[in-house]
Amino acid sequence: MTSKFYVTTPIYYVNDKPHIGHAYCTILADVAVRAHRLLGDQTYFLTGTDEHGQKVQEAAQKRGIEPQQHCDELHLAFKDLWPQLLCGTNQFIRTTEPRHRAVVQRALQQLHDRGLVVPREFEGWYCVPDERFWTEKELSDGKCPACGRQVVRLKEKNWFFLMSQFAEPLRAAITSGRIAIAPASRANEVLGFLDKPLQDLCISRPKSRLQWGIELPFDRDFVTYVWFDALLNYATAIGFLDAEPPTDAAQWPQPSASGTANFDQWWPAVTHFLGKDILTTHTVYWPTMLMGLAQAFDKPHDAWLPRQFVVTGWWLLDNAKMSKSIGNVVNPLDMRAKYGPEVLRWFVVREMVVGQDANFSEEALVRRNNVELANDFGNLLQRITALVDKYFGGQVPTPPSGAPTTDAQRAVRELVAMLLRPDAASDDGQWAGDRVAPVAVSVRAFRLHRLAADAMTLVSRLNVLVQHDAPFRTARDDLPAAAQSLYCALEGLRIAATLLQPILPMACAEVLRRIGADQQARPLSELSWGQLPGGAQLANGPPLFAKYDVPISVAAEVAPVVVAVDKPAPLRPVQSPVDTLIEAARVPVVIDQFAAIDLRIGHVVSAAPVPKSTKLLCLSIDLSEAQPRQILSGIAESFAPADLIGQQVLVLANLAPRKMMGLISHGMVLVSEDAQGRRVLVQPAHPVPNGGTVR
Ligand code: ME8
Repeated sequence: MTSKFYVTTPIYYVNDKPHIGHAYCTILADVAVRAHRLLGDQTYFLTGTDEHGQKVQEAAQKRGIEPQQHCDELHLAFKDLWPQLLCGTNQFIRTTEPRHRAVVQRALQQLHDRGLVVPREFEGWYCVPDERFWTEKELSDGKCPACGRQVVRLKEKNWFFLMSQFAEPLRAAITSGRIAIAPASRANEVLGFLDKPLQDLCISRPKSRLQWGIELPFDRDFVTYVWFDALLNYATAIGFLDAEPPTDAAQWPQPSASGTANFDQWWPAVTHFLGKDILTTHTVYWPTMLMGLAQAFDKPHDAWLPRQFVVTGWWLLDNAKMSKSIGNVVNPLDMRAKYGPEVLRWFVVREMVVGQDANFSEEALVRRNNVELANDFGNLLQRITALVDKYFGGQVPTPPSGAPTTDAQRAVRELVAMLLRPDAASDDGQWAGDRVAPVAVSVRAFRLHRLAADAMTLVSRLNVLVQHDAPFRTARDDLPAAAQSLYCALEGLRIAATLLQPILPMACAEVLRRIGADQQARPLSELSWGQLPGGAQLANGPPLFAKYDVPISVAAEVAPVVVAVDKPAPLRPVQSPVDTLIEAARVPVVIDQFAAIDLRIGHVVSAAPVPKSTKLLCLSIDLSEAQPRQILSGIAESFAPADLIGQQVLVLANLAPRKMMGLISHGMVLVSEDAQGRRVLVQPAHPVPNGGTVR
């Protein structure tokens, strides 16, 4: 069944240029849109800029120009970025557009006329950068609890939206699943927020303090609070309250239809993507505003409730949130210029478990590119096409009629069957789970990192297949066996490229072209084994992904994540290598993949803290090699260095060396966790010779 899938990103403030955090949110939403199209859904994708309020007024003042001119210039930094990152948005909305102003004023007037917006004398603590009032109790050490900055005492008349009336209906909508919030831990956070009495919302700012905003239609001394204005963009854009179409009417979902007709087509099938920093505004202010508006326009109070929210974590740099105000930002265009848009898309989707935080490191980005894109995926295509060229004249061998004949072929077929499981679509809505999952389940639950990981598991099984079936050898005296192996490899590659297309749209279209498949990936419901026609002509071409020298950064404390994994709630801030190893073990592997891992016993010769790191210890471990190994391990919170000296430990010995905090680490010490979450060494039951292997 075709469903509607209307996706929005936050509208970004035009107080500075975009960074990786903004890019991530829009890329992830784009991947979701493309993946939903793969499921056969109809999609519509909105982004835009938030152009009113104090921050923008101040940014313009700093530049000595009018706010409108500032917005006209700066919004382009966002608008021009998205196509460069291959984000196929359908509409770009700006909150300074007249059509949006009209909707905000229409909404306010109606709320006012129905007594849902009322004037009050109000005194409170005000945070200027966040444009928010706080009560005395909410302050943290006398400062803004959100940003930690100084607050000022203000007393003034303001207009209030009677938000408190809608606390219970909102709670009911969340607990019943009528509003879905992913991951579930964020829903719990919102419910926790609703446990405290919900205040009414101050939706005005006196012009004496802020001029840059939408004037209240019933009181010309005030402009609208920027969040009340901004949140409405999601509805304005598709015709709420009979909004005008965008200037370029072709961007409208149905260009010839009225605002109301467009809105009714797409609302409330909406999914809002947002960062965790704007959880309350989106999941409390916005639904209650829509309940108030529904009531004011004589609709059932839940008529316009949005359907779902996907709350993403933060990109950190040196373990601090990447943010315009702190200035520790990575420019997505720099990454694009160096590595191309798809490497950036791949890195951010693959590295970050949706909902959790992750560290951004150029080094990790290059490693993922070199290992996963260039080696595993790109080289696989080159190897297969070269073999088909050499032994089958560049034509897809005839599809075999019988069952798979080798373990490697069976492993590929089993995985494909699991990923495409036809009953997957009914199994949606779950957030937790960390095994290979049917693609439809991962997509509908927004586990898009899982989609990437599972498709890569398929790619690595295809590499094992080429290695093991060795068609380059069998072709010499058993051509049908080579044909069977290569058909399986090509067909597996077609399916992998189809699954990866939402993340790597250009590269995957090229893979499909080169192996003689339809370039437009088929919808998942039509995707099945054996569709690649025998005799189709393959095309050659240059490698899909270049390899780059790894820039050694000293910033990252945590080793690169090998497999992105889901963690059920509660969330942990950063995925550690230990979690990764434990979780990765649940992904089905073939025996050769296990054999590639060199596990050894060693004993700890010395252990010392790493300067400036709270997590790392620097260990010297005797693995019976010429020299003890230096290994950095993130276990400082669980062990005193002295407790480790002389202990035997289990080491992942063939982990590629990397630099952390300026020190080279060569290997990984394996640990588990006790019930209190403390790390525990994994050791042999009694002493064994150092350097001994583990099978
Ligand atoms: O909040 N990591 O705009 P904004 C991940 N205008 N995502 C990040 C991030 C980081 N370090 N920094 C920012 C606003 N983001 C309002 C929104 S919507 C009606 C109004 C992402 O430009 C994250 O999604 O400050 C954040 O919520 C969004 O950028 C908007 O940031």
